[in-house]
Amino acid sequence: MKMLWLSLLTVMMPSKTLVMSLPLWNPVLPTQPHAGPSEADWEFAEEYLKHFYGYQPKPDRRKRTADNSIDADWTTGFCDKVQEMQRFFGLPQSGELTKETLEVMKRPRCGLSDVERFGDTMRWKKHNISYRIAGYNLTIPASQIHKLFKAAWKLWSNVTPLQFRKRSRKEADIVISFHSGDHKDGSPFDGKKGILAHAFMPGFGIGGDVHFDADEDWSFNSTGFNLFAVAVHEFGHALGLSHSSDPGAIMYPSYNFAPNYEPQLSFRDVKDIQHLYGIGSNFAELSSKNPPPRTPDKCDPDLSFDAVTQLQQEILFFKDRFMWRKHHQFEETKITLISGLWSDSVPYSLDAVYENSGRNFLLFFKGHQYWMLRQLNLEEGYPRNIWDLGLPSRIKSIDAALHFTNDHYTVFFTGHECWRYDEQQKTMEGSPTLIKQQWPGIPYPIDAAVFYEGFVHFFKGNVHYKYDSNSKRVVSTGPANDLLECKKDNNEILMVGR
Ligand code: NFH
Ligand code: CA
Ligand code: ZN
Ligand code: ZN
Repeated sequence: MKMLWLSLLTVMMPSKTLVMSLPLWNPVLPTQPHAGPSEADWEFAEEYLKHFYGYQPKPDRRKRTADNSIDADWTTGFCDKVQEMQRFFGLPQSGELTKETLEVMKRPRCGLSDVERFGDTMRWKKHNISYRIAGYNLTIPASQIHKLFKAAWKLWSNVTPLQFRKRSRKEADIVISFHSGDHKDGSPFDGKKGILAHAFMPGFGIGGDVHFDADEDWSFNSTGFNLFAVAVHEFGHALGLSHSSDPGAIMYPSYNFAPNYEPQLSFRDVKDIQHLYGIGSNFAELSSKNPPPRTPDKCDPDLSFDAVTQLQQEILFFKDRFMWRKHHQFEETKITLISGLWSDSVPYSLDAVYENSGRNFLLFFKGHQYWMLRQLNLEEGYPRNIWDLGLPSRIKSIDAALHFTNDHYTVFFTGHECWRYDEQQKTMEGSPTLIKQQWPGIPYPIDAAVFYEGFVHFFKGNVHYKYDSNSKRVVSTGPANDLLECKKDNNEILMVGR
């Protein structure tokens, strides 16, 4: 989120800006001493603000007035940037390009700038960055807050050459604070839920600062919003990162954390921050022990699935914290977070999922537990134990579940066996059958199974088996992801076409 410094703006806005179409300013005429900055001065100031303040000019920035001077225009951000610069140097904050302002801009800069432009963002020009935790009035003890922020900065310093130091008295590069509602920076908070926090890109003054919405129900564990996860996201902005479209990234624009998920930087976050600041010296060692997780790619030839199920008109493919939803009307099967649909009700890295469409529920299996969801809501009394379904206690988890709507039964696959569950009687058949007898040609243990378009589809590793139950044989095999229609996205097609 890029934000410009906005406070005082309304107060200092010139009451009326007369814009006349004639006469046009003539750049060939020598500038009169009283006529304000020359065209060259404007260009210089623009370059200066672009370089040191991340100013991005929009077309038609300047409005010319009758007396050949160039009037202040507050609509394009130019004056905001002048004001930001004036504030830093202790000049009167008029937002106008005065003689003194220009003189300061033209003074040689000896390491005065802490930030610099980098691509389409700003970054800190130094590796030692200071932060300060300004007042907060949460019920959480101060020592815990300090520990939490320290740990959040550490995720970023682990992978870059950056070092973060807390300051308690002196000014700091990054000020962290909690606010309710309007707090005079042009972006008021909105009470509980909605926007949780915001941060400013690296820069002087408010640049790099991080604000949390004091009205949220902040927490350290399962209830409310995880302050640690949000802090890691905001610190990413304070270092110059924008949002990422990768749903596995901490810089993804919406809050999506399952209750017991320990927030960490994804592969994408690490790549993005290292693009800005380079690689930290202990990165190699740390990442070999604990490599940043990659968001699965549906085009990866080695892709395998945790579980696959039908859900109304769709087929859902589960993998880690993610799933793909295949709908015959959607042109592309997009990756999303499991928690994006069922919020915190369902765990990740599932073993099996099936839909009972007649009774309108979904069962999710992980380890010895299972969860029942109707619509998008967890049913009361769940999770329950898989032994409640009639499986013997020697079974510790299931591999896959296959539901037959018309015959009202479900088959559970465990290792080399399968168990048949009568959905109407709610009983398990007394003894299992062998996969190699019941489903000849299907390897075991399997990863996932689904009934779709008249065939049973089994998945094991990166292989997909299409099975005909009537003739009891495998009709075809292919890559596990062949139902996801892996297509190169438009950008890549354009690149290839060039
Ligand atoms: C946020 N942001 O509050 C949300 N998103 O998920 N509410 C972002 C922060 C999260 C700050 O840098 C705001 O980007 C909202 C909405 C990602 C930590 C998606 C509703 C806007 C629960
Ligand atoms: Ca809020
Ligand atoms: Zn704010
Ligand atoms: Zn954000």
